[in-house]
Amino acid sequence: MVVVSNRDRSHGVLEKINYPVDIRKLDVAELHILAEEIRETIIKTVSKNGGHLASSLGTVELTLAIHYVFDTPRDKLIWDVGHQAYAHKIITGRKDLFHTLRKKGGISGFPRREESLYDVFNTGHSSTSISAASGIAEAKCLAGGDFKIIAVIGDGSICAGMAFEALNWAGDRDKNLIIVLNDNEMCISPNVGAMSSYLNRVMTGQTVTKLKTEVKNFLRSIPSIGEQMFKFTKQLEESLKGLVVPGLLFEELGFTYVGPLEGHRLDYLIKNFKNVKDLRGPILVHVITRKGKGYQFAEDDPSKFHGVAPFKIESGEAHPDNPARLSYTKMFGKTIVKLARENPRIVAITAAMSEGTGLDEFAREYPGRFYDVGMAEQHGVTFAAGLATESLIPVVAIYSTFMQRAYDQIIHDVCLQKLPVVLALDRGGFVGSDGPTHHGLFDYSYLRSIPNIIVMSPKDENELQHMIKTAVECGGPVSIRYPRGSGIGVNLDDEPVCLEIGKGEVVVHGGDADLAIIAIGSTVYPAIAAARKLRDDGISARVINARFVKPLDEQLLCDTAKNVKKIITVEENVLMGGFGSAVLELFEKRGIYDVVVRRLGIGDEFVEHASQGELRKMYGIDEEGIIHTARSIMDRGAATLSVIAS
Ligand SMILES: Cc1ncc(C[n+]2csc(CCOP(=O)(O)OP(=O)(O)O)c2C)c(N)n1
Repeated sequence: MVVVSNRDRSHGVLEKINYPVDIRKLDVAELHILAEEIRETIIKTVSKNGGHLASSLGTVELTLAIHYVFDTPRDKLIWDVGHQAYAHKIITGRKDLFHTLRKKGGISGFPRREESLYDVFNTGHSSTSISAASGIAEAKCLAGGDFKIIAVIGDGSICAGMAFEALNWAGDRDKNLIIVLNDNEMCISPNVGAMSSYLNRVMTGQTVTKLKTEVKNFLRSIPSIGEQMFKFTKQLEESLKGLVVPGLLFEELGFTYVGPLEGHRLDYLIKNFKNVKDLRGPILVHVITRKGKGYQFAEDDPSKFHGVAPFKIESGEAHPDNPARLSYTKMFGKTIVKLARENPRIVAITAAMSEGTGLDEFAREYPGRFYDVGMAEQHGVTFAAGLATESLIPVVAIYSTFMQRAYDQIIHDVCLQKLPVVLALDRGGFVGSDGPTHHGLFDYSYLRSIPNIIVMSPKDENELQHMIKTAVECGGPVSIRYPRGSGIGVNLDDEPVCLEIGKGEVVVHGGDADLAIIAIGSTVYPAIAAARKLRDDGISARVINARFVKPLDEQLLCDTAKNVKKIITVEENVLMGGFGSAVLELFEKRGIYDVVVRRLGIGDEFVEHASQGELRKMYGIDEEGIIHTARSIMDRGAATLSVIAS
């Protein structure tokens, strides 16, 4: 067990390590010390910066063994999701930068090709590693090189459709490809589904297999009758194969199965990887690890320590962050439970993220109406569509970024059939330190272009509860997106009520206004604050909370444009095809050409990691940014139709 004290303790192995070539000089005892030092480094850094702790602690020995045996970076190592790759970062040239993990300008929490030669493929979303590794293996084959390609994938991630598609492909291609299945029996919560049960049987079957080998050896050792008996048991074994032979499923798919291996014994891992290195064709190495290994609090509660905010090492407790304010996630969770009490048709679906989406309370209260489909967003959405055809009201809670996976399902299975599926998109907008793979910056654009769907976003946690009520009662496809983190801290109405679909609200009238700020979701309060400051400068601004990206409140927006000729739209979304685009399209449709429109949002680029506050500032959608734009638009004087995008 790693004990991390506040003072730096060093056994001196890690300080000599910069690259994998350095670890290849160590013996197993030194490697074990190194593993402990790496764990201390990870725990210390994550306790300050937040991050994916439990998964990374579980893969320390696995990481060392792979880099020890294989010739990285010549041999290619691909991490699935990449949240478990902190040890990999530390021993591939980033030890001295590790304290900057997930900070603005610092190293990313996921593998990044831009960061290191050792990061072969950028990751963040799950279940891509086998496909990527297969592509690399084919390319290497075309080029005629002899390399080892290793993909490390978790037991949660291997259950997603993409991973199955890739296994189906790779098992048949006969390319040299090593898939390391890192099995800790956990996704974020305990893993679900038939594959997970199968892996469990494989693990428990290991004892049976050992026993079987011993019996066979014993029989063979009996002179004359032994060989006969051995043949008989061989036949018996064939018929029992599915029950006791580990990894038969993978063997049937065309992989050589190796395992299950104990994932924290370096001597054992190294020996087995050395053997595997000489094998050819597709191989699956099944490694059993413990999530959170080495930090008791994380071992005891790996779900809580999967992804953590800064915490105190001694107690494992998080540092309090705005404790008085309810998070959007909590508000969603509470409201959906409340509504489900009154309406038995409401059911809830998560894709392996019941805590993250706030559905854990629903799961406890209504286990029979709650479905964790595993890391399978596509299946989750079409499954919801199926439920909806039978008069249920499915609420699918998936982070905005992961909902991207289910785009065709939303179009084809939900919207085309006008089914009443509620898409609850948590983590809309900037998510902060998880960076470009996790920001939810596309959903307004990707959803509003689909016919039949209502797209809304609340200005605060109170409006969120009303939107959830509106969504479950609207009778058609609908999405609500809300941000990561704490709400505004507003008073909460006792009961959620339905909002009028497509109606915005004027939140600051601004009298005979000089300009209008049309905001949506997380940008409404900064717009209100900006209007107050602008008033002190003698600029009067009207602020509209649009509430709906689709359908827009056409009357309100057109009247505003006619009266107030200068318009700023603000959104925490990409500008292309987003909310501001919708407003422009409306003006064009209604022939309103004599306005100056300035759209604030995210331009045509991927956004790096930094805190949410830093990013809102950088992209000019916070109070200060809106003030700056308002002043500049006032300086321009009146103009006829002129659209200035950020
Ligand atoms: C497409 C997608 N959905 C959801 C997530 C969020 N997520 C990150 S890691 C994780 C669990 C991964 O489980 P597993 O592969 O078993 O790895 P472990 O953390 O247990 O090591 C989830 C659900 C994601 N990264 N990508």
